[in-house]
Amino acid sequence: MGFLAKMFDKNKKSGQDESVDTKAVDITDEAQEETAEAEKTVDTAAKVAEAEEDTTTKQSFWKRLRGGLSKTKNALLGSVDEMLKAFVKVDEDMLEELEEILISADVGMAATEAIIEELRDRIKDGRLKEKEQVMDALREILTEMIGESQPLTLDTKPSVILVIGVNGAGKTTSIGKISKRLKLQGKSVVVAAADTFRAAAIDQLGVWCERADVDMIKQSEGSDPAAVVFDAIAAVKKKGADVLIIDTAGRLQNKKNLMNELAKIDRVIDRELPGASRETLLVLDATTGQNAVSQAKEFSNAANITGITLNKLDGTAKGGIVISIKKELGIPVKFVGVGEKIDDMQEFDAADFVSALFE
Ligand SMILES: Nc1nc2c(ncn2[C@@H]2O[C@H](COP(=O)(O)OP(=O)(O)O)[C@@H](O)[C@H]2O)c(=O)[nH]1
Ligand SMILES: [Mg+2]
Repeated sequence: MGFLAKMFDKNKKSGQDESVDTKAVDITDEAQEETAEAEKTVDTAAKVAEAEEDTTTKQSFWKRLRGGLSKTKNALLGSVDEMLKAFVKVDEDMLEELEEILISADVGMAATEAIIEELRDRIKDGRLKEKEQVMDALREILTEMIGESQPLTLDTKPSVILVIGVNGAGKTTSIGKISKRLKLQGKSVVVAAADTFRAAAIDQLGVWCERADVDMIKQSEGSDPAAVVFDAIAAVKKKGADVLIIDTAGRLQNKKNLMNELAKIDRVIDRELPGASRETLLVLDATTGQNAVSQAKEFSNAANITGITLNKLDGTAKGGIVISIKKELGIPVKFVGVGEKIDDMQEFDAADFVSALFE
């Protein structure tokens, strides 16, 4: 019952004569309705504000994504546009030219070949006749190739996200960004500082955890990463936290060590949190182009990667590697980073990505 309705209710009970009472009942009903209406309005307003805020952050991210992908767009579709001007009809010569453009735009050999093959088929069966149709065909093929977006699977409480990748790829930054997103979704997060290689790395993670307002479990520099994970799991259990995110050191140059270290962490998680939902996110730096794709291949030998976080898409012309990654590794890109700030990351949306390139 709303405030006004309660007031009338009180009056009603304090012994007025019947006529007043009846009136009061009428007013009470009306007041109740009004109050309910007012409550509904406030509720709706809050929801609208929330939705607006969500749309605003999505829109501003969309702008940043478009801005970030502008160089990729130029390298890829700008060049295709230029090339099309020089051709009268769609033929093998044109396909050859297109092949070169795709490869130099970091789409990668395997994906490029598949794209050209599909275009060739379309020319053969008459679906692609005019050069004006090339862009649309390309858009269709890329959309199909990138496929559906795949969000994080965090089905159990707690769930675990293990974050791996070479130094400088943006692991720590991504953990800050992802923590904040999860926190906003109402999840409680514990972060394990299992990159114990440098004290500075632990401090840096600490700063991000403060920004995201989540707890961090750490030990001193040089300690055993698996022991940090063990402590963090204990903290997660004690708190009843929803998600454990684990930062790791990425010393790919010492592959054997890295594999051992990741395997050891995996064993601790399996033992302490059997049946927990697990994500292993590989963090890649988009500015390194095909090199990032090779790294992904190396890491997939050492870990069961469930998703990729592709960072630094701002200011690189090498965004084409999204296609390359999908085609060559079949691992879904789950997040993209377009800047150094905490809100400069979003779940990868395949449709948005293609639109940002073509529109
Ligand atoms: N421009 C840009 N810089 C980024 C992005 N993500 C991370 N960085 C920067 O990349 C550098 C390395 O990031 P860090 O998280 O320390 O990488 P780590 O060694 O893998 O943990 C830092 O200077 C970050 O600010 C991004 O999406 N865009
Ligand atoms: Mg780091």
